[in-house]
Amino acid sequence: MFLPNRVVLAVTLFGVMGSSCFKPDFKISTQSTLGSGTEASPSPSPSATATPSPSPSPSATATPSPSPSPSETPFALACNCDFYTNPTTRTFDGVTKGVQPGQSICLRGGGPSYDQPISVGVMFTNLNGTASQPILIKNCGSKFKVNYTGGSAPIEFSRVSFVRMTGYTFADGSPGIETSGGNQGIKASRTSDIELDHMYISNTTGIGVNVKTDPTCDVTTQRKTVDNPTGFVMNNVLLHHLKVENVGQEGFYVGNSHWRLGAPLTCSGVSVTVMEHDVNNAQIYDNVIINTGRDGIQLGSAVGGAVVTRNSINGVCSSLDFNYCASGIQLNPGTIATVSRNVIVGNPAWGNWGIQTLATGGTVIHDNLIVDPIFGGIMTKDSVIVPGTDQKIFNNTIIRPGRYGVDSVNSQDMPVIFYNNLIAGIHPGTNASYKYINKHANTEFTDENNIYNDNLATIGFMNPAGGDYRLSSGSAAVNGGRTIDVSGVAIDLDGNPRVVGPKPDIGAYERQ
Ligand SMILES: [Ca+2]
Ligand SMILES: [Ca+2]
Repeated sequence: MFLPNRVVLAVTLFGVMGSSCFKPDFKISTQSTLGSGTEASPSPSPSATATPSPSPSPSATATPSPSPSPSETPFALACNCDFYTNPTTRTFDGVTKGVQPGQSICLRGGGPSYDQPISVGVMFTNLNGTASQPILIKNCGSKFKVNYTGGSAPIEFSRVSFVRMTGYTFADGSPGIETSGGNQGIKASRTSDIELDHMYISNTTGIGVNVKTDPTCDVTTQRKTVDNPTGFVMNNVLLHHLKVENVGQEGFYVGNSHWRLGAPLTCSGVSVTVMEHDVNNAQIYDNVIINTGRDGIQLGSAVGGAVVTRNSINGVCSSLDFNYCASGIQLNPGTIATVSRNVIVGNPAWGNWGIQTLATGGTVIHDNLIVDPIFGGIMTKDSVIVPGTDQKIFNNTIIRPGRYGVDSVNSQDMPVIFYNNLIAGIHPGTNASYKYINKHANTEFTDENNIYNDNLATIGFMNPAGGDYRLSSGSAAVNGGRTIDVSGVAIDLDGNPRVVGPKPDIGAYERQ
């Protein structure tokens, strides 16, 4: 498998165990756990079974709240559902079945004891809960496994809203829902207010988790606007504790990629450009992504504020098809996101950028660890301009970038604020044109209190050869940063207080 040779990543399921560089502040749970004092905590889950997360700390110096208790509620193993799927019938139509908001559906496996893998997968359609009474879909009795042999996705949602699908997590850490095969692992189209968690998705030829609605000539698939009131909008997409491994294309593909320019179609014989739907409140957290053909996480059109945090991404762009793959985390136009505390490890033979942002001003990228990005650590471009906004990039650690530490193509009018970042080492294959910071013409780029150093050994990392990029006491990075005035940013990559001592440190880890 594609384990990093220098970084000990949390490849135990869901990235929560045994990491030397990504200390968990969360536990495997069937509950939504984003929060726990982290910055940019999202709204409570729409799930009736989830405990609302604590409020984020407003102070940059606040001590994080204790981790949520690892309450592995055994509800998912009990087969007391209102409905059951059929192991040999793919389609489950909520209207035909008469499913009401607040009811539950158990996933039924094959064989006489319902515990064997099934091959047809399951497609939920016309299934609609409400905000206060979502519909719960879960495994029960045993794992629900799909060894999919069809040409679509093992698990599919179409015309679904206010639904949570969750896999009960077993004592060995494995999730209760597993799929293998398909051209996508999970596909959710014309679907909103959905929470997917605790599943293992593997071995697709295409996307791992695909949550978006591609526009057609039907206006109800196009962006909802004043002029198109029947259009589509996707709200409250929570994707967490998912492990996605060995997929041919993107690990996660959430929202469409042409928010600004639209997509060309021919409708009634006429060439038209249709606009892609907005995404509000997308939250992608605590996922593990291993070996993707294209980007690890690709998020677009997320105009309503998105959170991408605590994901472990290891090995992207194995297709080497850089027309479709740019980075570990790709923010596409329309998106305003907080991207924090992710660990992105590129294999030196692959990959491109650690993070590429074409996002709108207001996007914040902080406390990420990016190791061995073959092209560069972070690339910024201002594709959508909102006057008076900027992109803030701070307290990231970038190790051995291939060509650029950061490449900034903000040639319009969106400044980049670049503070407290640590760029260390140079990829062995780099050439003389290497630059820590590459600023294109007209880019307003403010870099202060950063460290750029091509000699890893002089930084004062704890154990760089072993993949531990925390700071030792003598490091110049300790207390070398400047105070960052961004509301709610209280903790570092480890989940420890961001400010210890007189000043914040430089890089993703604060010495405690
Ligand atoms: Ca892509
Ligand atoms: Ca400090």
